[in-house]
Amino acid sequence: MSVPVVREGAVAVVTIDRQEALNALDVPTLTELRDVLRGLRDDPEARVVLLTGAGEKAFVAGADIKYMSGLDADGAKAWGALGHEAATLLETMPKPTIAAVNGFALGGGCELALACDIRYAAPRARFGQPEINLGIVPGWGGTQRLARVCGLGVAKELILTGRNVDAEEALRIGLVNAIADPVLAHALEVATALAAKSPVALGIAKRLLNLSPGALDREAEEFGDLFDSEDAKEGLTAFAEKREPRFVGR
Ligand code: DAK
Repeated sequence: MSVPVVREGAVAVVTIDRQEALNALDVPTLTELRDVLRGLRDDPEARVVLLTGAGEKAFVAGADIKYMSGLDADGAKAWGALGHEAATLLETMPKPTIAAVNGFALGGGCELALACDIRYAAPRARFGQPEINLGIVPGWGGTQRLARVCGLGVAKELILTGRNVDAEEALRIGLVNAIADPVLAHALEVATALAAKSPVALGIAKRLLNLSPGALDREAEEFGDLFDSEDAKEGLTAFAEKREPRFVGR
């Protein structure tokens, strides 16, 4: 297994493990990751998904450059589609996804982290979209998501220069939410706290946050509909009754 999943209560910890290549994604590893994410999307027992890389050095050092060197245009399109599917699953599954970036997150690795809802970095983590140095461009959503997360100016500078940033700079430009040591323990603590919240409200909050700016009508509509759920009634009532809410997922 290159992508083992360990359950910590309602948190699913997904580890990309191909350490001989700094967890770079080849076809079998990326396919397995996509399949794991599909399964977790549909698994109500998994309330939060935490993504990390095996070993001390890397989160994911990118798409496998040796594999990509043999691709023609059709092969590259299929490769792009597979990575897009994995990233879109992280971005859109109706539960929080957290990246615990324990080392290099370059190219496709940075793109997977960007597709997660929250990113935490180890002090040694490094981020970048170095594709330009290989004569290619980010192909798994980096041109869009880096701009959405950090702003267009930052995204243009990083993608056009291909330079890497350390954890401190990543924090300063908003690429990560925090630096933590040990990063996995911190991410797990936040994930566990999220797993206790209403899955209904988390799913809708995430969907609304993912809407393009200006979609305020959708926000108003979904905010109203949410009030039909048992969880909203329970959460609001529990506050008034000064007790912890008991969310049931409906
Ligand atoms: N691919 C394949 N192997 C990799 C790799 C990668 N991305 N990154 C590292 N490795 C392998 C190395 O080749 C080495 O293998 P051996 O030589 O021992 O067999 C092993 O991992 C250890 O790496 P190093 O010896 O280089 O370790 P160092 O500590 O010296 O350096 C490093 C670490 C992360 C600075 C260095 O490995 C490095 O620069 N790696 C490449 C980083 C990179 O450029 N990543 C971005 C890849 S491009 C698209 C779809 C997708 C994409 C683009 C377009 N379309 C459909 C259009 C995605 C592109 C990318 O992700």
